[in-house]
Amino acid sequence: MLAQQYGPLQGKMLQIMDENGVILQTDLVPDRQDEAWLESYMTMLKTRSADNKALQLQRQGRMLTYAPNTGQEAAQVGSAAAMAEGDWLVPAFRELGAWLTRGVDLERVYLYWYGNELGSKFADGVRVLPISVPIGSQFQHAVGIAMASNIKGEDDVTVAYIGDGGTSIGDFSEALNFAGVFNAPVVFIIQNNQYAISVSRQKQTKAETLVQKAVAAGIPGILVDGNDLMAMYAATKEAIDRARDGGGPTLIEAYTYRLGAHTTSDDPTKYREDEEVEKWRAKDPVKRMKAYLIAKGIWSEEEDVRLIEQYDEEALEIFRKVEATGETELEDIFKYHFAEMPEHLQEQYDEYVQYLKEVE
Ligand SMILES: Cc1ncc(C[n+]2csc(CCOP(=O)(O)OP(=O)(O)O)c2C)c(N)n1
Repeated sequence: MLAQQYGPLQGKMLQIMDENGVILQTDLVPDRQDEAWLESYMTMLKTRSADNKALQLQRQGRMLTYAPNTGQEAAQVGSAAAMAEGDWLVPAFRELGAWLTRGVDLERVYLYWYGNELGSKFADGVRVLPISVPIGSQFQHAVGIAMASNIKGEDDVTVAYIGDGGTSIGDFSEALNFAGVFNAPVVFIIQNNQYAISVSRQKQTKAETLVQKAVAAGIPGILVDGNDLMAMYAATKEAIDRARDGGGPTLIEAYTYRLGAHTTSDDPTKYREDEEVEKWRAKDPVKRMKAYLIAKGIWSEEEDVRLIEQYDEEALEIFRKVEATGETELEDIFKYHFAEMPEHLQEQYDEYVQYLKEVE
């Protein structure tokens, strides 16, 4: 069992493929067809392309805000690819790769960052919860959904994501504790991208790893190279299978790095050195998988260039549709936040209406 070999107190990290795409542990390569790896790679590429496009659009003043994902594609695509059809995905706000893997339309994601609430409404049958910005709150929802699956006698598993900063929030510990006690079929994934905005991982906790927090909850945990698609797939698949078989929750720490800014309103050069970023750029999850597929003879540089162009064009096309919906009216925030407007919002709304009259 991987979670034993690479458990929280073993001092080891699961890595199947090295930084150059060379397989280190043949016996650990998950049993998956070449086409399936290629498909996951394409989703990583699409994620990166959509990410770059969102950033450009925001810089052009066309997208409201955006939380970049570059560098974390393997942690997300690898884990989400291990899910089965009826499984639930509970994200935070930076899970573009996981969303695309699980069938969320890029149009919805762009709508959300464009400021349109319809961006939270996914197609029927897509078992993905909307973006959750209040840090850690989604972990409670995830455990609730997983407990409901148990109570209903269904075998769906819930996979939930959180950042390294999120592990300092009470919700995180409460969720792990509840999940353990009630044997909830849930897989918790910490994307340790080393920063919570400007707060480094070292300032988050004195614990040596984040995954060791599984020990206190009495649940299995595993530390994984989050930039290794195969390792992420293998660890998540094992955890999901265990949960489905009644084995309860698992905590996974995906050791990765946010290559870009926290959001488009952040300047990471203020709190980290270029050298550090370059060190991590060499561990790029997309480049690594590309090298593997090319060495296997099932992918080429030319195909890669063409596909990136195609994804770039598609992303722009999708955004144009989003842009055509027009800007969200500010009054919608007051009107539709609750079924009935509470007193304090009514007051603010009246003030806003008054302001509009004054500036007219
Ligand atoms: C409860 C709460 N407190 C503070 C914030 C402001 N905030 C937004 S993102 C963020 C940092 C999150 O860091 P991490 O959990 O490591 O995830 P990452 O952004 O790195 O993906 C904070 C503090 C918030 N959204 N919710």
